[in-house]
Amino acid sequence: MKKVAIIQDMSSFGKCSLTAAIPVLSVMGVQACPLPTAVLSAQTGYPSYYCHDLTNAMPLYTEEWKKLHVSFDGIHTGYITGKEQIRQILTFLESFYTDRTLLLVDPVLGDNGIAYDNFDEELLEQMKVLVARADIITPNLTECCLLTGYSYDTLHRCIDEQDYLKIVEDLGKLLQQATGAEIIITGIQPPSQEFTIGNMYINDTDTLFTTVPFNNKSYSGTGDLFASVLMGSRLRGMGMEQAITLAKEFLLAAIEDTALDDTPLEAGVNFEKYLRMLL
Ligand code: PXL
Repeated sequence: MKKVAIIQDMSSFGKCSLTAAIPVLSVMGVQACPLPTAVLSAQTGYPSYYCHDLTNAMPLYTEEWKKLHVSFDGIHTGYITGKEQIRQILTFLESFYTDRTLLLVDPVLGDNGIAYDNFDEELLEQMKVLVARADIITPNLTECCLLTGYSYDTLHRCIDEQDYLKIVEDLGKLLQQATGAEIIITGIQPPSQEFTIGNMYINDTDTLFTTVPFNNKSYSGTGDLFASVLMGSRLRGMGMEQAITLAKEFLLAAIEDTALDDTPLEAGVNFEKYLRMLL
């Protein structure tokens, strides 16, 4: 059975990170092996939350897993509490990343043009080191701007759809060339496209931009669910385009369902009853 080490937090509310990744990988027939970076009472988008940082536990997990002589087909990194955790992840990779491992780095740094509470310049520099090791990187548009040094505000002053998409593509290509990874930029909403949202896939030869209907509500955890479906799909041998289509259809069903009730955005989407789409 294939195994993925999932290096991210466990938040009890918000349906993101580990509470998204574990069910998705499990239903796709892949064993999820969590290496928790923190345990939170709720994700940080809630007005109040408790966070227990597990930075000090990370090297202990690495050492214990080395003693077990385990190996991983995939490594998926997501939300981290700070730069020291990136150092720990780089140490983890020294022992567990081989040329047969698929490393997916979701560079969780911010959203909607705003960096998360734990962001600083040093974290960004360390994140650039980590993404350079990745096989797949899944930044949202905010994270793509941060990683390439482009101003999110300048991008959003662009009022022409084609010009906007050209800038996004250029940023994606910059990141692709800097890292050699496959890039999927999520959450792309060009000007005057209020009711669609897209993602752009960029590899060393091609660019593919696809959109889905959008109700203008950005729910917690959708990026984490997206990345988890990509990881599960790739380990099942699916091509990237097919994997992106499956992730999009799964998320669309969950988001449409969630929009029918008055779920707050920070609570995440009703994905559970759509897991069967991933079987
Ligand atoms: O979905 C990204 C994410 C993961 N984990 C925690 C978060 C967030 C986004 O805010 O707060 C704890």
